[in-house]
Amino acid sequence: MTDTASGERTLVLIKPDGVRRGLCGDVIARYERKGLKIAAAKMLLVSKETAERHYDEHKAKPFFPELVRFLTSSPVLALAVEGRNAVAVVRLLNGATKPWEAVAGTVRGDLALALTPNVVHASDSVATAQRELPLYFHEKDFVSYQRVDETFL
Ligand code: FUP
Repeated sequence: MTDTASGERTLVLIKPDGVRRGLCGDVIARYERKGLKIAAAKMLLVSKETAERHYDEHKAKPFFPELVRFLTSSPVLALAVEGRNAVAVVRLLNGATKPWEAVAGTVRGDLALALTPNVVHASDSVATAQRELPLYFHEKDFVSYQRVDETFL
């Protein structure tokens, strides 16, 4: 399920560079301040098989092996982020894929310089979120709760 009572649900990965640079709190705070809700969180080492399935659309591209090597190089923090228009809102907060094109105020605009280690991944559509969330979470991992400010969000 990616369309919940709280709106959409999307997958975020704080990638190995984000974890090793100690940026998890900074990134999560941006989603929380916006009004989004963390519905699941898991620190894990991504397997080669999961990384290859995750980036399946890029498997013919020359950068695919490096992408898989990087994603599996050290732990990531996987998040299920929920809220109204969560898919588009998280992409907006993360900024453009290429950090040098990402505007200031976004995760990549503020915190990244390079393309492969660009701090975060987020699903690019509701359909993609439906495909990606089960790569990292079981249905029982998702929790349901109300933010105290939900009436304003
Ligand atoms: P995004 O939707 O933001 O994840 O971006 P893409 O699907 O276009 O790319 C997936 C990941 O591949 C990005 F995080 C950056 C990485 N990438 C490279 O490492 N090298 C390239 O030449 C292109 C993309």
